[in-house]
Amino acid sequence: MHHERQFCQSVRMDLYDLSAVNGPVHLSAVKVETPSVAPHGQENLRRHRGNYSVPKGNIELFVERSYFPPDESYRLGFSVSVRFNLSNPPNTMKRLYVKPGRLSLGTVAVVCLVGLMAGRSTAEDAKKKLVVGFSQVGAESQWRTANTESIKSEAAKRGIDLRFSDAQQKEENQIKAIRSFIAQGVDVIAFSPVVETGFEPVLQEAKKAGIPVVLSDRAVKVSDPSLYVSFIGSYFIEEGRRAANEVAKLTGGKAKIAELVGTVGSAPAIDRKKGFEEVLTKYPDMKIIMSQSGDFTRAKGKEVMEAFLKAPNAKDINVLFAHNDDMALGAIQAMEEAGIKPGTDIKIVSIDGVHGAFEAMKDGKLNVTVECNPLLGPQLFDLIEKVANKQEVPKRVVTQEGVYEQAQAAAELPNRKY
Ligand code: GYE
Repeated sequence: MHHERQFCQSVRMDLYDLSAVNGPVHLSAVKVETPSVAPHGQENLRRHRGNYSVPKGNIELFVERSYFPPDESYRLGFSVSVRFNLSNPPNTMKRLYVKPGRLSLGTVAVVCLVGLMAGRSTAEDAKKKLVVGFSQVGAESQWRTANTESIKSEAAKRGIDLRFSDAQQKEENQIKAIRSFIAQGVDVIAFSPVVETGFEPVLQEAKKAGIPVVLSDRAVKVSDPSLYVSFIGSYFIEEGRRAANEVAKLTGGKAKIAELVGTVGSAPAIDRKKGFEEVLTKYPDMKIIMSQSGDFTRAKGKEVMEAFLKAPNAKDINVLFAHNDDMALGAIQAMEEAGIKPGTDIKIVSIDGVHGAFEAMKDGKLNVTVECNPLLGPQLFDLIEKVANKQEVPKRVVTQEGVYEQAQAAAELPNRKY
């Protein structure tokens, strides 16, 4: 959970009681040999210095070695040992616990930080909170709001120190947030990448710093899969397929479809479209005749639907497929303002299953919502805690989801948690 414990696993446990040191000695420069461990190494050395009452004198502390196993380093963490060079070594030093092989000329003691910390402040360590940096996409939809709430409340419930950052749907903000989590030396970084590409360099920085990364909700495209430990989220391709099957059911396989696409370049937009189009190949009379991004927001969904309805072939549209409920809800408004009956004149299938979608289905304005569960908090922190404790975790965790049709809406509405 904490870096001290990570060290414990692989580092030497040589511990000397330096309180026996007499004479003029002082702690001097801290040297970290492998820059990639600097944030943690330095942080812990600082804590060590604060907690351990070494008499003033000539002790040079430096992180002697950092160790990244060639594979899966995130699981094992890294190890650090500290060497005390005493320019005027004391005559006696009490050896509390030592493994052989570290004493050498001029090097009086090799001290494992864990050893020191464990010897001095076990209770304090046990209480140390797990620190998690989370970079959220934004607040673009009801789904996202529910997701954020689930993550924040679960972290609070578990006493986790959550550093939460809202990227306002901008990749550059997420990259900045991740860099800042690295600089803060958090235990685990989790994030929901707004788009799939462009994160590789910052993920490499996290890896070098020894901080494991968990992807929440959306995936990234990286050439090196070891840049993240695990990805928890829905199977978006399947959601797209389910949506298309519902369109086929609603229309008997004859559909001229307007498509409201999610955020360009985002995993759910790419994969939902892919799954949807895959099923369309089985239905020669189902075609997408218009397609544009509404960026997963209600306002954009409305705006794009208005534009669709002004197109010369607008009269042909008999189905709207929206990549999320919020865009569908915006589009419903646009249809009503244009004198079109949503759910009847134009059948509507969307994805997420938020409360607003169930209300719209109850009112007969939306036909189907394919569920995509945003309540990832509990599963996400189960995963994060395991990662922090260096336990095995699956590379991919898929959430359980269903499909809801209009007829089920009224009965299901009171059970909806988002
Ligand atoms: O469908 C949409 C949100 O990534 C699954 O993002 C998520 C999507 C969700 O804005 O409403």
